[in-house]
Amino acid sequence: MRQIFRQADHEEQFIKKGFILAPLISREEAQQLVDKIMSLEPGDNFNPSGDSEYNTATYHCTFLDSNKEYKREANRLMHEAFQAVVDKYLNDFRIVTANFYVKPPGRGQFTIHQNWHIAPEIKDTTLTIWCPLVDVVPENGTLKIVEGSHKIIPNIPTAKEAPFYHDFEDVLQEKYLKPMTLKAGEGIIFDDHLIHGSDENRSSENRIAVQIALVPKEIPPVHFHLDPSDTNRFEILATDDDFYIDNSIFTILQKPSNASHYGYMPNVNRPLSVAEFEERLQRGTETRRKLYGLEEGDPYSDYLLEKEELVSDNEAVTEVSNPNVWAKIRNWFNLN
Ligand SMILES: O=C(O)CCC(=O)C(=O)O
Repeated sequence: MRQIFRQADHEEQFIKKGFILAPLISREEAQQLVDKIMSLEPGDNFNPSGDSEYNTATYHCTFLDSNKEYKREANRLMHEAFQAVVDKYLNDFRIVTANFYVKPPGRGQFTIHQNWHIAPEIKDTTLTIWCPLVDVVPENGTLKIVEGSHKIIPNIPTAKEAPFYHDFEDVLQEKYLKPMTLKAGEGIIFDDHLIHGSDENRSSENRIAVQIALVPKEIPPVHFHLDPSDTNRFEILATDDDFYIDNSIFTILQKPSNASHYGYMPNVNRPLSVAEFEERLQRGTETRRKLYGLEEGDPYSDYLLEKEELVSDNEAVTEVSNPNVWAKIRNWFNLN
């Protein structure tokens, strides 16, 4: 397995739970970063209306802002503040993009999601550093995560399809999503496939956090674009350092013109029942150990058998409905 963290105990915890908690920057550094970024002038003034054509979120997010100069400068400041953190905890990862999240009082609910997978193969690990710059508790809308929910199936998260947990989000909310109570500067480093979200800020102060997306240094970052002419496949687009600055969410969802074609990957996303989810969650560590080559066996063989059943029920997905489906898909995912 390619080592992700510098420390072995972090690596072990990450495979099991999908995240580690660590002191990332000091409270003073957190406040300095807030002051610097708050002196910039984003298009939404850190307080989006939530009903503009450009941005329907009720929290400020750098990527969603209309002012590219602001996006560039905010990214520079976050790189500057977090590069040492990346090098301290992670084994040869690099920052792809960074976002500043501001939740004004009474707003900012963040639906349950997985972050986009931004590396070409499912076994590649891409990460998020999430670091609050103020103390966070459930009341001000801290991050909530489902421990161990990463890579239990080979899905590619996309904004264009309902997620695999769509039918049981209420169960995730009630039973599985756990809020992270953290001091300013303490952070969480998590697998982009980890299910997470956050509630609105019910305090009277802004809730402010930084999010940083990372890939292993040797891997070119990509974007998975669900092909509108054939939703059974994703087009893999190579991205560059300006991808999330030059593009808006809308140009990315439509297909950004400045990303070059890399290839295709079959879309094996499908909904899970709550029973399947719970069963897979339980044996998640075993699945991931197989995925990373730490144990013998095919991590997703049964997922794909289920997919095969689904395929035979669904005429539209003809491309993968043959007896060798698993071998074929294993090839696509490069699991051999
Ligand atoms: O800041 C939040 O509440 C959500 C952040 C998030 O979803 C992320 O960092 O991926």
